[in-house]
Amino acid sequence: AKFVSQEVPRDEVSILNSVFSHLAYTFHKNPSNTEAMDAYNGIAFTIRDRLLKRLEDTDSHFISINAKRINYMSMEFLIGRTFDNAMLALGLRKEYSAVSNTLGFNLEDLIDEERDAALGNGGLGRLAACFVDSMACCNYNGWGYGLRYRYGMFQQQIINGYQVEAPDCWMDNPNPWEFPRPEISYKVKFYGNIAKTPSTSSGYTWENAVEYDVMAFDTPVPAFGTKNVGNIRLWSCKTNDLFDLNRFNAGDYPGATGNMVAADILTYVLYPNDNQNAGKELRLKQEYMFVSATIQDIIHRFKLTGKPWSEFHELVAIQLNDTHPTLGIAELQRILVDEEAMSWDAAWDIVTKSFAFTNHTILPEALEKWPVPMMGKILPRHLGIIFDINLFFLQHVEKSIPSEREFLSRISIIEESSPQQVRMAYLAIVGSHRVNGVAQIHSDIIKATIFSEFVKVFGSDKFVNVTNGVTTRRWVNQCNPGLSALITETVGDESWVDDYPKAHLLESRVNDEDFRKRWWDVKQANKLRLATYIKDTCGITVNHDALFDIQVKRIHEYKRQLMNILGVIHRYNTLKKMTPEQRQDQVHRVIIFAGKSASGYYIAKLIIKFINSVADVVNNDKDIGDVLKVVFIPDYCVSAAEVIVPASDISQHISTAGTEASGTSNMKFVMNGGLILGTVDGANVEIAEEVGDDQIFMFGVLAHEVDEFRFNLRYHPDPLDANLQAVYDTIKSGVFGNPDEFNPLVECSHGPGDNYLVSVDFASYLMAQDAVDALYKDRESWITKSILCGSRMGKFTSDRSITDYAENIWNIEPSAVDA
Ligand code: DL6
Repeated sequence: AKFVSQEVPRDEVSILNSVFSHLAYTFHKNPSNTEAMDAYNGIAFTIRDRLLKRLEDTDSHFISINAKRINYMSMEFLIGRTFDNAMLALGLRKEYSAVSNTLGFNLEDLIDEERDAALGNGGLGRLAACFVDSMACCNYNGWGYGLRYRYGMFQQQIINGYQVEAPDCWMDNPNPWEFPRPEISYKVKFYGNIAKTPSTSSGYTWENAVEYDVMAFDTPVPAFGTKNVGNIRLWSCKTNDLFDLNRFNAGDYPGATGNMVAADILTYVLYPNDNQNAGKELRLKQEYMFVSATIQDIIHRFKLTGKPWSEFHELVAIQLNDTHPTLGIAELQRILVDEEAMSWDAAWDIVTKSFAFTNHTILPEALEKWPVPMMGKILPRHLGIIFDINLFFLQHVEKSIPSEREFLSRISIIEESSPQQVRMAYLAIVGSHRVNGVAQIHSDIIKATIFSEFVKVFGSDKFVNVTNGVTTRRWVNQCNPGLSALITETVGDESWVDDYPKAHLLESRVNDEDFRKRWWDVKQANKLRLATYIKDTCGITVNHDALFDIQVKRIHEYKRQLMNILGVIHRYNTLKKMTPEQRQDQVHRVIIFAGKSASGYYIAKLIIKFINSVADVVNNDKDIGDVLKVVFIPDYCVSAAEVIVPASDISQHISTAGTEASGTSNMKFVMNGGLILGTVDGANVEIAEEVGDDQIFMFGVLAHEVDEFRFNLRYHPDPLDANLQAVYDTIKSGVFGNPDEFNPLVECSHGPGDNYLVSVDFASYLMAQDAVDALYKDRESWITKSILCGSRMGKFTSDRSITDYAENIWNIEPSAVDA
């Protein structure tokens, strides 16, 4: 008999029956003892059935046409929740809502039962999640590859104003969205030594290594508007056969389980570093385990096609999401020369035609380097291969552009420091056929600065731009049903969800009174929803009629949450000097922060404490009342963002010019009808181009002026801005608590310590904030801007980004399952 995969029924009765069946046979529950978590699980498992069927069909389809596949390698996937997203993608939300009512539950409550899959730090990980969504929705044959961390991003608690990290035990409940694949496992080795063995083709053998079995877990990626389904394959170690029964029987319990633990901890944690290099042995092992299993899997699937190696790059594209998976270059080269008996040059040709590399930061502290001794100990064969790659590369450079030793040492993959370091970004550039930045300004900056020498060697064409984007499925359709209804009504159907440029039709309604009122009402409803969330999570009552001013992102000096809170103190000082009548006349504001700091980042953690200390004073000042409220929402995550983003009137993207590679929350906020206050940085620049310069509030020095201020002018400052001085005086008065505690923040925001130019931009920042207040008082003009901006964001979908990658880097065509 031949197995024929059947379409799973979609009507309400069949769905209800399959929910009952899962409740009874998967979870051993009946209607009388079904709690909310059970109902969530029962329903989620029926969605899983439907996704699985589509995943199976998608895979068979692409195999049958020998489609090229994109392998998106990322150490981070910040997925968030899947339940709601999957129901919308399957077009079954209404049916599931009815089914949950029949079970006695409100669907919205069941949605809240799901834990976020927070396998990422911030923008880079969320981008990867948006990209797998878009690859699936746009019918590309693309998979994400990553690690299955037992503890996701840490849980952030705020205790006495301080960030305290707790483990995020997201796997405590059954996870309906993943499928263990024990039959898909690969051996991954560490340590050992390299023996010269003339009998082997490359002449080298990697001996005496410690070996682990690494196993796949698949997470289907629901796709809207197509029957294709994507996949994220995550790896973790198999540990059972590492148990030492003899030691256990001898009473040596730690010894008996030592190897199991050593394998297991490889995927315990996601390193909580954003724009900062992790630099630990465990992290290096994580990276290698990830790339080794992934490259072996890619090769395995390639071999199933029966095609010759010379066609590898025609069937396989490998995208490196930042440098973290760069060891994949050395791993593919190793397998080809050591195990597939290929010549060095033939192997290198395959490698460089398959890999491409995305850079996401120019911050020096984030550029990954590994000490040569550490790599030599853990990955001896790879270190040898990297040295050879470097040797051939430098020989090529010497031949093609006669160079001084200085130039060669600047461009070398091996940094001649003590100890020597492997520069992973350089390895990624040398081993890839394309290198891209993530917004036009960022791509231009990397060519002119950190990678300028490589432009001389490889020519400019190797370096391209792909501006980031976000999925409108999650960041408009799912998180903002009110706005989605308005767009659907305007467009005439839901086609805008996967064709977002159609949202430009909103512009035609900008003068329609009824439409304008509904647009405003949607925003007010979203603000009310956020106000309720704030009350629940922080215990603070905020008035949803006030202007909501939001800055949510990782806490980092370059993102300048510090400038924002110093601006809040200025506002507070100004209000305090006013009469009660004057105060009531001001625009009422709720200033909202959220974001996590890396656990070891002292200044960022102090900024969190400072924001909370200021909030305490402002929120309890009777003179101020609800003219000004300050809120720090704890534990920022994807599902919190889904409540926060649709509720902004204004959001802040105020990094020092040239430091934020792109930013993606700026895109989400504007799509949801929020205006932005920002510097001329990252994707702000392209957003301004699309929506019109005069539509957003921009301020601050330009990227090309930064170095002059940073290295020259700040040592000879003009008298400090009087407003900033007054803010410092307020801090020093002790009103926010012990001023000594916050002195490091004063020191790093002016004078020689002001690396991120807070004092330089402060005056223009306050002026921009005044312009925001003035416009908010003129409600009609505000609504006009909000509609115009929201309607002009078609460029910033991840569908467009993925199409750019497909056309300019991957050379791959889409294909729909049922086409
Ligand atoms: O490209 C995604 C995202 C950008 O939007 C942010 O501007 C950028 O800061 C972030 N970069 C990183 C780099 N981290 N590391 N390593 O997260 O990428």
